[in-house]
Amino acid sequence: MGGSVIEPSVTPDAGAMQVTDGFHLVIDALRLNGIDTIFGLPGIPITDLTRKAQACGMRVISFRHEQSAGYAASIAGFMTQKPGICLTVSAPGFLNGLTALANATTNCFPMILISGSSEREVVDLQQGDYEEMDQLAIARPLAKAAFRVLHAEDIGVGVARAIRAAVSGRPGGVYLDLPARLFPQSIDAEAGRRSLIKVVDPAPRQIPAPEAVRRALDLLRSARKPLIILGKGAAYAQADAEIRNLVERTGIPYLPMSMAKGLLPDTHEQSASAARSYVLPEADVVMLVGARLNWLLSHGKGKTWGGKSAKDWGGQKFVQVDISPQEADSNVRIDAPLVGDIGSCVSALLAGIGSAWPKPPAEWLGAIAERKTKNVAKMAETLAKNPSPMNFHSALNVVRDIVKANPDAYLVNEGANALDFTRSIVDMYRPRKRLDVGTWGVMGVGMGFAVAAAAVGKQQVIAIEGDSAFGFSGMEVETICRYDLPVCVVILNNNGVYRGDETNVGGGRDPAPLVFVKDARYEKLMEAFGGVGVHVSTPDALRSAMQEAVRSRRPTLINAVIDETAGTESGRITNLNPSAKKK
Ligand code: ADP
Ligand code: TZD
Repeated sequence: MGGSVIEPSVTPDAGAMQVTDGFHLVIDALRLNGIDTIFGLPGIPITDLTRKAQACGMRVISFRHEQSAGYAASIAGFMTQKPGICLTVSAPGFLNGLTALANATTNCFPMILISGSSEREVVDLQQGDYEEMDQLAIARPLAKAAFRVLHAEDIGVGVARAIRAAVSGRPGGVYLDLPARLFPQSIDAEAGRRSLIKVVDPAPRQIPAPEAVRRALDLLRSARKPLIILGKGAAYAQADAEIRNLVERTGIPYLPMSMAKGLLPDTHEQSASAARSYVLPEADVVMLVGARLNWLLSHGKGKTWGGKSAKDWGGQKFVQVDISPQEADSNVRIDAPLVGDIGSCVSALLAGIGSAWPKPPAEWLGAIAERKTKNVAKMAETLAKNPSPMNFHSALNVVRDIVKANPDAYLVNEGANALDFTRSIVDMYRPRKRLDVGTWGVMGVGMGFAVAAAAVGKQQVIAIEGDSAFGFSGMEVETICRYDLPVCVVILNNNGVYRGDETNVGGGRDPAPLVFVKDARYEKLMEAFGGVGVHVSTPDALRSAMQEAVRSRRPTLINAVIDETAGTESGRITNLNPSAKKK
């Protein structure tokens, strides 16, 4: 963690002695550890903390809802390997931030939720304080770790522990409870300075055991149809060159999980994405690098993997590279677990592979190439169509071109169909540029992610949003305008959740539960705050609007009206609907 040693910010006391207080110690502890940005929402008891942090030179980004601030913090953590900080008020503000904290833990993103809290004595006796809540107890089961600091001289330790917990091992969300009374506590400035800790080596490398490396290589060597799956842990690890070397020196085809797209360019000849449904059941040895065999990979079994029925093993053997020793065998047997940080594990594998590793059998590569060519041609045909009204494909064909022309732009993505189609149609070219709904498939991350990507990543952001998805965090367009961020939001507007053509089966006057106001003018929301709003209904108009947004870098919202009958219920995961199970 970078950051030079800094002088504590002090407040001159009435006498000669220099004192500091809880407010300044929190700020100094964060800055000492290279943390320069806070995402949050002010109010009692942390209002002054936001002011003073800004006065001390930190970037303070104030949101309209804590959940968005939390999502921003978590994705900043993913992008930078430094814990993203979300700052909230007590009880309701804390709870609003907590969803994002739980989501961070689920996704292995390092984040610290710092919440002010009410009077301990009153809270513990349940005497009815302002925003009374036992926040520490509530956060604990949802966080990787949770701490409370009661005394100013312990702030340094509290912040250090929070940082280590967030970024070491498997990263996750950490809760730090700071009671109101802590902030005004004064202590001698020199004692305060000495109490702070600059965390040394916050995410230590974890070197894999040599025998585990040998076991993994032996299994890979025995494969006739090997496959590598890259997950967002591999993207997070920032071992981009090593991972590329591993893929290219072994010649093994690979599949990127959603947020690992771009780790190698999606146009790489070894990418098997366009032949996914062929390679998963066919592969005999699969090496997972920073990817879990959770629902997103059908738990490593069942029909997706060539198993006879839903729970049957497909016969694959697995190598799993992961920092968590508990991850292996979570769903199916892992024959070669390789525990360590991805950078060290991949380097160790490369050392063992040397320069004379035999390429996988030509029949395997040929069969994949054949499927790829066929599927890519089929997709090109679909993308070239220009139906009226516009649909997901014709709109995303434009987005695909814009992203190709701007490979450094971040692509934020949420929705159901809007997510699935974007993932499969829009190629990514650089690591950690695709930011999406992750492990939970959570709606509401969109605008928080966009703000963080623009503010921390300092690049153009393109957010592709379902109209339902956008609604979860739509008010943050004011935040985007206020900080004048280069964010271009594209709403793929089909008038509802999944699609917009349902009617009330009960026959009453209420609309069906899945549909919204027809022909809603979302672009006016952006105009209300001084940004650019555009209403488009053709691919050409969408292209011009996106090009102008990227050129001007102005906050822009494009309301892209698409066919309201386009889209399937739940997108690609219709099979998870209980009613589908009943059938
Ligand atoms: P995806 O959704 O892309 O498949 P997951 O979130 O399921 O990815 O898996 C990410 C995995 O990466 C987690 O099991 C986590 O423990 C692991 N991981 C995260 N960071 C590192 C790292 N630096 N080194 C090794 N493994 C890591
Ligand atoms: N609430 C939360 C927090 N996360 C969720 N994933 C859902 C509800 C359920 N849900 C989905 O899984 S996708 C989705 C919801 C409400 C919205 C789909 O509609 P959309 O996208 O307009 O965003 P499409 O393109 O019309 O499918």
